[in-house]
Amino acid sequence: MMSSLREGPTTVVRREDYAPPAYWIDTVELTFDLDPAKTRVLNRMTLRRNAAVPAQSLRLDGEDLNLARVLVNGAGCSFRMDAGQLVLDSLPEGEAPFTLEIFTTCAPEKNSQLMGLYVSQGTFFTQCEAEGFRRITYFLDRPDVMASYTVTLRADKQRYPVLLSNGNLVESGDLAEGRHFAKWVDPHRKPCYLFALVAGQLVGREQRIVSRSGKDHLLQVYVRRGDMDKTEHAMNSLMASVAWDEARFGLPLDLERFMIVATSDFNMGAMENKGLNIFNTKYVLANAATATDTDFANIESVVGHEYFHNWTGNRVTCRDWFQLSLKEGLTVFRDQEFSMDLCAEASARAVKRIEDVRVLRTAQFPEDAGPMAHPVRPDSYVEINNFYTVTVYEKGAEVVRMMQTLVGRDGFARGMKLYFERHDGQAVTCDDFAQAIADANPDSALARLLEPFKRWYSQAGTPRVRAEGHYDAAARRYTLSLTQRCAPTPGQALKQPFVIPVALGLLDASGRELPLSPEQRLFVLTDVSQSVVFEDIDSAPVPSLLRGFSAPVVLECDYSDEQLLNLLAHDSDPFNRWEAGQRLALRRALAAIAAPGPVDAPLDAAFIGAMRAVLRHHQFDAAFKELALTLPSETYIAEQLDVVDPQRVHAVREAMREQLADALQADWAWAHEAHKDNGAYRPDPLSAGRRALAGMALTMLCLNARRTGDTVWPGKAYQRFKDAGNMTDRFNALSALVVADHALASEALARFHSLFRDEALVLDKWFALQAGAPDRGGNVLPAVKQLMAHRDFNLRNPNRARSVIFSYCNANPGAFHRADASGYVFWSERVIEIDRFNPQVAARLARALDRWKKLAEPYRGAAREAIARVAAQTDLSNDVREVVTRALS
Ligand code: 0A1
Ligand code: ZN
Repeated sequence: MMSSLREGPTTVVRREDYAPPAYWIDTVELTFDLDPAKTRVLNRMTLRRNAAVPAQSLRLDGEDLNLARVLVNGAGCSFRMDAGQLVLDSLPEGEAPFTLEIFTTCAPEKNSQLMGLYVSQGTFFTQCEAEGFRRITYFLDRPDVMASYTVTLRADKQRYPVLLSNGNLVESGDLAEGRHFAKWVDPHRKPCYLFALVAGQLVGREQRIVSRSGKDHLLQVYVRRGDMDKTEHAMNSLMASVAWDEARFGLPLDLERFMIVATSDFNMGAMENKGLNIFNTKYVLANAATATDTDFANIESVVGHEYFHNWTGNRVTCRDWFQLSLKEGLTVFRDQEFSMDLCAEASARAVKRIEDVRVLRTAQFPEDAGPMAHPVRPDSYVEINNFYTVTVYEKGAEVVRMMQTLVGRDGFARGMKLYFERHDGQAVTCDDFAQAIADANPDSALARLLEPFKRWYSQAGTPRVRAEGHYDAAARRYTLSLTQRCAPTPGQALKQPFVIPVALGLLDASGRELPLSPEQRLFVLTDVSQSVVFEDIDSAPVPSLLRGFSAPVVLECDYSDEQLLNLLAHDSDPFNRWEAGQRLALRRALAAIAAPGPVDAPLDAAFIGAMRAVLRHHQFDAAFKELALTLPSETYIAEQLDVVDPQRVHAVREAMREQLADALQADWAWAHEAHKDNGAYRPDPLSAGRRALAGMALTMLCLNARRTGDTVWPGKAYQRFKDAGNMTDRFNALSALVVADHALASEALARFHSLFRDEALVLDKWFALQAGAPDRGGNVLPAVKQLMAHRDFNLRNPNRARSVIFSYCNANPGAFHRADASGYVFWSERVIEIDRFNPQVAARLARALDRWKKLAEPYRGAAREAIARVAAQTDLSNDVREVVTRALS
């Protein structure tokens, strides 16, 4: 079934080897006779030679296909197979178009890797990005070949009443033997990775809208019948997305019909197929009873993300897969801005920014420091699926954000306009994008610094910026010196300096903001070392640096505790207020980790007092408080250490949490009572923030009850769990009991399961909560194994596999890193097991031990052994092979 992936030597694809295609494909007519066991595909293309390159054979990609017939201009022709490709050596000469017809069959029901055409719960779906189209038919499966598609779907009418593909429905009707057909024409040329079809029993929520320009559009969200009551939020998010892209960037919906379809079997989050987005159910289905505030927010941003791809990705696409960040970095930036613009309050915008930075730091910074480190625009890959990474996505978005910072918001909008004027309908590069933004802003710092700025695309690694301030009282002058460096990454020993926009402000000792000019508020660091001088400063200021996290760097600055407390209390930049709190906490965590002997009360009165002040603050909103009171994650703390003892990190963070729970008991009780009731459920950021803080308080109160033996708060938590009017409150209460390992937890878990036994996405939460629970005496791994034996567990469903295995291996370091190595053994067995049927998911899991070299013994040796055990398998997929080979190198 998977043989094609595992045959022959693994080849490395290199960016510098890019060559334009030898042929263009202008039109594609696809006819599908859909059958789960054997689907017939007739692919009728018109092609022509690309006159710009020397004449050569046509080599078409294909994978796991049965080839029945090949016709050129209607007649049989000779062909051969070479390394999985279909090769035609003797095609008509000259540049005249010719037709090529290819008949193949495939077996969608056997497609367990969920790439190409597959069946999920009796419905057909496709996933073609990056290289899945070749599993449907032979093709030039590369994004720079763009064609016009006409698609006819034929299938049994009863089993597959809904037949969808890209574009407009132009014809439909009945056929003999209970079958029917639908014919779709996509008015836009597209690369084959944007092809999609769906066929099955689905129902659609519909909404007609009129765009700003007065055009009518039909929006549809298709789901299984029982899920109709969970589609309103996705539809609202889609309408908001359409309106936002028009308002902010002048980009209209270019289709009469725009469809979203949900499937419960999906490797990733969602896919932006032209006019027919296919989504993981997790990012579509929500109502108050089944989805949390986080789910609602994620749906809004993923619906936005896929919709925004319609321009940034589909109208202008990537020349080759090395340019992936051209569409992904830009589209993540756009979805982040969308979510921020939907926030009614400025404070909610800041909260969103903090959340995005937290993802970057806990996932991307480690990637950039580990064996899989790669530039935003990679130079080589074995398996492109391994490069759908936080670097390409989130760091790529930061690179776009820095461009906006350097040219201003209006300048950036001008740049986008020029980008589309120049490149609409084309397949282009990251350089083309940066050039357009710079050219539209010729007087900007970006235009002046474009070449060095583009090192963000070519150099991997997280730069570290060291800041040192010096105050000269006699001269009333403050000098800030900034120095940058970047550690070597695989294949890149030496780095050139980055262009780093440092947004900044100065506070006086009482926390008042000193007046600075707009130029002074943005310093652009371009050299290894530079200084900036501020005149007429009355007393030694506290610098607030990298405001809003203006560049994806690590900022080192020897702040005193007093300065950090000042920033935490007074900085006008909410990001840096939060950051100051994190620095204070981190400092204490690192000291406790380094201290000899057992962990003992890492927190001092000053820190606890500051946290109390944040919690009780009259102006900070609840969401900000929740973020500020959340300690840096174990992963983030570990990243600051050269040698990591994960158990020590875990013990220290838990001790800090328990201390906060204890010392602020009365404050948590107040916070819970003051924030718990929000009236009717609305998933807006403000009320979500109140629920988040109330939930956090409840967890702290239950944690503290564990120590004191108090039964009141766990009792209240259980009551709340039972009575909650929405999933956020219910799940937070359940989680509080599980985290505190209270006796009521098992009862609550059982009740939760029976309440939601038919709600797959809720069961995922149930599994994830248990696999991610704090380890108490090594109880989590046995629990995980039991969960895998549960009748509702299904390893082949990616969401379910992630909810148990990833929640344990990736998100529960204290339970995963065990001195007896059993966590690692479990990990290696699952990687090998999953790789046999879904290499993409297996390769993601394989990344869990990326940072093994940092581990202290005995973890380090055991982790190495586990990775080597995976690598020793002879029949690994390219996906997993690439990950483990790099990990061991
Ligand atoms: N382009 C999609 C991500 C995506 C990539 C590969 C997939 O294959 C399983 C699916 C989705 C996005 O950025 O949303
Ligand atoms: Zn995307």
